[in-house]
Amino acid sequence: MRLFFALWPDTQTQHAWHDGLAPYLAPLGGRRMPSANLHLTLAFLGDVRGDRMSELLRLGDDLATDALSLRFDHLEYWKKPGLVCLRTADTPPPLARLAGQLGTGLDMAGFAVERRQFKPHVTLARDVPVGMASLPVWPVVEWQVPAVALVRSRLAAGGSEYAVLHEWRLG
Ligand code: 3AM
Repeated sequence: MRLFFALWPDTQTQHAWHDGLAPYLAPLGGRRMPSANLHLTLAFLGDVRGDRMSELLRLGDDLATDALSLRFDHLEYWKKPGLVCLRTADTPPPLARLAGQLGTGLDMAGFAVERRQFKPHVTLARDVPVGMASLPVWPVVEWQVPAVALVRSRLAAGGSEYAVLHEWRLG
C-alpha cells in the first residue's frame, strides 16, 4: 500500500481552507483538491509491505509531540508539477525538528525517503496551466496542528483517495 506521513487537519479546518481560499484559486483553473484531501505531507514512503506497518507505528510513537502552530501567508505556483499550494513564510523550528526526526527514523529503518529539501506546503490545485510567482493570502491562515498522521493513498478514477490509518496528537 502507498503510505505517507502528514500533518492532518480536522474536517472543519479542511473545509475552511477549501472554501476560504476558493476566490484565489478560481481564476487559475486546474483541478481543485477536494476538502477531505487537504494536508501537509511530511514524508512520502511509496509502496510499503503490510508487514512493515508495526515499524512505522513504532516510529510514530517515538516522534516529538510538542505543540506546533503554522502560519500560511501565501500561495505558490510550482510550474513543473503544475500545482498551486498554500505555503508558510518559513519552516518553524518545531516543524523542522519533526520532519528531521521522521526522515532520520525512516532512513535508519531502511525506508526509501526523498532527499529533496523539505518545503512545507498544502496542495490546493493540480494541473494548473499557468500560475503566478507568489500570491499573498490575507488574512493569513493560522493553524494549530492537531496531529501527525500515517495515511494510505489510493488512486481512484476521480483522483487520490486518502485514509488516515493512525494519528499522533500534538501538544
Ligand atoms: O502534499 P502533496 O499533495 O504535494 O504529491 C503527493 C502528495 O503530496 C506526494 O505525496 C503526497 C500524498 O500522495 N507524492 C506522491 N508520489 C510521490 C513521490 N514519488 C510523492 N512525493 C514524492 N515522491
